[in-house]
Formats: sequence, structure tokens, C-alpha cells
Amino acid sequence: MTHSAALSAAGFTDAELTGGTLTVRSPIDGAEVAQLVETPAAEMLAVIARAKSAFTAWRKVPAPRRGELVRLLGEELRAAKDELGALVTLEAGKITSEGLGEVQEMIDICDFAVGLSRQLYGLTIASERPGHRMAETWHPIGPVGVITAFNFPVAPWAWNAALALVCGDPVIWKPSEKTPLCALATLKIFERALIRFGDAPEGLLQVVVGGAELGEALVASRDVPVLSATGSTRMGRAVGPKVAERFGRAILELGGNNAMIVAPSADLDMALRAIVFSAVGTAGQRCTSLRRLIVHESIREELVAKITAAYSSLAIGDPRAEGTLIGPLIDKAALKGMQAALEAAQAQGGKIHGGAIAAGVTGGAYAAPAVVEMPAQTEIVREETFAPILYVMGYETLDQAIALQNDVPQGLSSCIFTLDLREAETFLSASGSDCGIANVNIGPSGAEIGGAFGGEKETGGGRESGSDAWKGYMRRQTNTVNYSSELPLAQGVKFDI
Ligand code: UN1
Repeated sequence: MTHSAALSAAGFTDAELTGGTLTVRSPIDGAEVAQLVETPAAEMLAVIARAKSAFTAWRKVPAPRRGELVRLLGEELRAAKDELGALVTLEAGKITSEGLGEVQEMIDICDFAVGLSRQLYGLTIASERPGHRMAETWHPIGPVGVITAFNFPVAPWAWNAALALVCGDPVIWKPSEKTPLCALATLKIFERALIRFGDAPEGLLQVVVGGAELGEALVASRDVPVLSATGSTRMGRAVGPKVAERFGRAILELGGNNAMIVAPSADLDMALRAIVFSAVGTAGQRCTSLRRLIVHESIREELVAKITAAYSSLAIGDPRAEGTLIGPLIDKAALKGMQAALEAAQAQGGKIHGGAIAAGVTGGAYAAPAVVEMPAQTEIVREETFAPILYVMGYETLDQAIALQNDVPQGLSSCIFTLDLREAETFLSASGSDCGIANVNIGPSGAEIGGAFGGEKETGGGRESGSDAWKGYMRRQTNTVNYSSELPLAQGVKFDI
């Protein structure tokens, strides 16, 4: 599909795509696809005020009814899956299947959130006083700011928004400047759900288009009690303290430096498939991408040979073409970053296989994936480079492997390939992987929405998506009700007047 066909299939008119100051390019060929009108920074107070007023109405709508809106959103996303998936491909450069997969992730979280809308369970707590009852109740908290990154232009928004909406919170979405079209197309889909829903307050979902100053307005506002941000650790370092300063709640999903330990007992063919998908899928631009391979010395050479052989047959090129497995990097700067990392790795003793600039489509930034054998976990290995570079290191004992895996600043995802139960359970134990995600015989990327998603250390500590991540979008209230005619004090305190 041509760019203009993909844009009109996603519902854009020419007028919407022209006349503004934000240039949007497709990483497929670097072509300019839109000049979008930006949200003036001065308008942010009005945007936030609109969300605040939507909140006063939406919080009173029963949660299962709020769930109905998200159910309709899921239906509309199902209907628009191909078009939105193609737009993800156009704007983020993902191969077709991964573009569709991202939309499926949105649909999945909608389904999850619909069920959740009838399960925002509180607790009943035993009171120590006679004739008293204690409870814990979860209430909507207020507008939620959602800042998303280019590499997953829509799914992380959906993890946040589907939960926030059933929890009773309006959403203000600041997408990456590199992928605003995906956000605007999602808004159109959401608006179709809103029309079918009927009586939702105005301002439940607003998309703001533009640069960092828009995000900064959300970060600074006391009227945005929850700020969920996906992106680099550098961005999180700027956002986190500012939100904390005003006692807001930041949900941060930042960099990863994800490892796989391959033990001697591993099923190597399975490990190989997992390695290739997680290291080169999305051209190595997932926060969950496999970046470090920690492999037992006894199988190291064999595995490196298998990976380099597999890499040599991967189709690199136009992500829309059938059979392509590696599309473009987001832009030329990303390609430069990859080359700089490879140079640094070489200077730090690395032996590089692959990693050359690839032809791809003229105007795009394409690269062959690289495997780099490292003598140790040097400085460059400890950094997250958003590109298909896989550093390989050897180990002798599992303790060493786990120590190496944990000895990086980031803590998002991790995995072990082993058929040894003791090794697998040790890896998952309190003294095993220190990451938010730890898998056995599965790669580190491609998590399902049912689990809580996020990680520790410089990954930011936030949790989104499944499990009880919904609690991050609500305020907790402890209730004590006295139905007796006495007024006993807790802890046996006497205070007679
Ligand atoms: C991201 O890269 O920001 O686990 C999110 C995965 C996807 C989400 C990645 N479900 O790889």
C-alpha cells in the first residue's frame, strides 16, 4: 500500500495532513507524509481543564457502564485493525505482522479492561472495635497524562487508557513527535466508540500534538494526578522528580537492557528462534528487545555460529513486503547511534559479526543486525542502544550468569533457557533475576497484556497493563464505619470528656 492509500484508509483527509509545522516522515523511505498542526503550549491549561471537567462527570458513571465504552473501543479497533496496523507500519516502520500485533495488543487490553470494570475490588477488613466495620474502596483519581514513544505508538497508550477509562479517569495523550498520526487515527477510532456509547462527557480523550513542552505541561500540572510515561531513562529522569515534587504519581516505563542466559541443558533450536525474534524483531527497537546473551562457555561458539548463520538469511527491507523480517530503524540518527555503539564495542574488545548498513528502501535507515562477542560486560554493553545489536558474553557458573545479568542499570526483562528445574527456579527466585519480567524458555520480548508490564532500577519501577496495575489509576480509601452506640477508640486509648 502506498503512503497516501494508507493515510486515507486510516481516515485522514488532505486538509488534516497539511498546513502545520510538525513534519511527519515515514521511516520506510524518509518521505514526508504530513505537516501537522501542533497544539500550542499555551492551550495546555485549557486541555487540562477540559479533562478535569470530564472527570467530574465520568467518575459518577458506574464502572461497568464505563467498561461499555471500552468494549465499544475494542470493537472499533477490531474493525479498524488492518488500517491502523498499516499506519503503524507507515509511521514506525514495523513489518506488517508486528503492526497488526500491536493493534491486537490494544484489543486484548480492551477486553481485559471490560472484565476489570466489574472487578475493581476493594477489601473488607476486620475492625478491632465492636460494632465497627472497615473497608477499602477504590475511587477514580483524575485526569491521566500518557506520554508514549515512537517504537510502540499505540499499544502502551491502550494499556494506560483502557484501564484509566474504566477506572473513571479521562486521558490526555501526548504521543511521540515521530508518530502522531497513529495517535490521531486512534482518536478517530475512539470517537466512533464514543458516538455509539452516547452520553460520555466531552474531553474524555484528548490528543496533543507537538514537542516536549506539551509533555512538560502535563508533568507540571497538579490537575494531572497520574502521569504515565514510556521512553528513555533520560526522559524519565526529567519527568519523575518533577511529578514527585508536586506529589503526583508517575508510572515510568523506561529503558531496558534485557538478557537471556543460555544454560548447557537448553534446547538450542528453541533458544535460537527466541533469540532471533527478540533481538531483531522491530529492528531491535523494543524496550524488551534482547540485547545481551549470556551463554555457557561450553556452547558459546556453537550458538554464535547458529545465530550468525540465521542472521545471514533474514530479509531486510520494506516492512510492507511479504517475507521481510527486519524493517527500518526510525531515522538516520538511530542508524548513527547503532554505528557509534558498534565502534565503541570494537574499541572495548568486541568482535563484530554483521551490523552493516543495508540497502533497504532508498531514503530509509536500514541495517543488518549485529552479533558482538564481548570479552566482558563493558561500558557499551551496559547502555541501551535502540538497534539490533546483540552482545554475547560467556559464563561458567549460574551464579556468575545471574550476577552478570543483574549488573546493568536497567531492570525490565530477562529470561533463561534451560531444561534444568533447579536452574530455572533459581533464576526466578528472590536471588535470581532482578527484573520486572523474568521468563523461562521464552525470549524477553512480546509480553502478553495479562501480566503487569514494567521493570526496576532505571526502568523506572512503573507497572502498566494487566494484573493489578489498575490500582495505579485510582485512589485508595480506607473506611471505618461505626454502627454501634458507643465510641471506643482504637488501641484502647481512653479520652473521657
Ligand atoms: C515497548 O517496547 O515499549 O513485550 C513495549 C513486548 C510488547 C511491548 C513492548 N508487548 O515486547
